[in-house]
Amino acid sequence: MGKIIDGKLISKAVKDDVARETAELKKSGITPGLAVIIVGENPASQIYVRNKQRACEEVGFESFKYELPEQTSQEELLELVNKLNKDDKVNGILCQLPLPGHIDESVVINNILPKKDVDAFHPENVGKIMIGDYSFLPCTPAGVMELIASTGVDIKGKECVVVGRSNIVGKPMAMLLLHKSGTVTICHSKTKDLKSECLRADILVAAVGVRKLITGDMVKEGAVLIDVGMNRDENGKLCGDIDFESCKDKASYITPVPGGVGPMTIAMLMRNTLTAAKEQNGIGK
Ligand code: L34
Repeated sequence: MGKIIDGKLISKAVKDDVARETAELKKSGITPGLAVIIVGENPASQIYVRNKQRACEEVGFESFKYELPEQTSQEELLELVNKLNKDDKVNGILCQLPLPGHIDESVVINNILPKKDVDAFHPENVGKIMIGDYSFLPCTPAGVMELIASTGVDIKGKECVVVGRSNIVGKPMAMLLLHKSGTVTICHSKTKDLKSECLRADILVAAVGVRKLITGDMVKEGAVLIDVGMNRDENGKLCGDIDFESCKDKASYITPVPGGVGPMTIAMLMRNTLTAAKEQNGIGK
């Protein structure tokens, strides 16, 4: 059986680090502040946002939560974003996705000040990542990179296959693996032979949102398997995009769901918010 990568443990180490730095920062009168906006009542989003707030408490940040009703207009949401853009106590702004269908997500993202965009979704931040000169990375791909680093496996020259091409995970994920000199393939719903692409992977990152899409016959012996999926199985239990049972014996390392990538997403959000607070106060970079 492959080794299980403990996302809870690794995220705890990241948060401990952030907490230590935050305690130092507070001595100079600066408390990092994160504003989280949630629109509507998506139960999964509510859990994630709650976890984010709890993490803020753990590391010593101030958190501001805005729960807006489903019918909130785009205009109203933009007004809130603009208010938070101007609020010096707010160093990071995060608008939990997905948003209700009547709101254009990209318009909202484009209105968050890039320096407060701790998700790194704004086009300016996306562009910086492409070039390799950035302050923050999108939380989920950044968390995945930490998980891979924890295995000691060197990405350089490895076959890296990313399944999924979303703006928030797949695309930036591929870019980060490329920056570490991996040979990167991005697969998606139109890929002709997913199985043969996956079978080449030394490092496989699954981020499509299709439960148990990747099965044991699709993975190479000794591969590192990272599961970004967050789905419910036939019994309503949380499961990923990777079929853990049939893959665990072939993998050298594998992340569980839950307890893998999810907690890392939150830990990296804490790190980004700390970075934002420092930069906005002229400390660091
Ligand atoms: N703006 N929207 C914005 N930023 C993000 O970074 C996200 N994401 C994704 C959805 N929308 C977003 C998250 O926060 C996914 N995501 C996220 C965050 C945390 C967890 C999962 C997804 C998480 O805490 N997962 C736990 C299990 C939670 C449960 O019990 O349901 C885990 O152990 O994986």
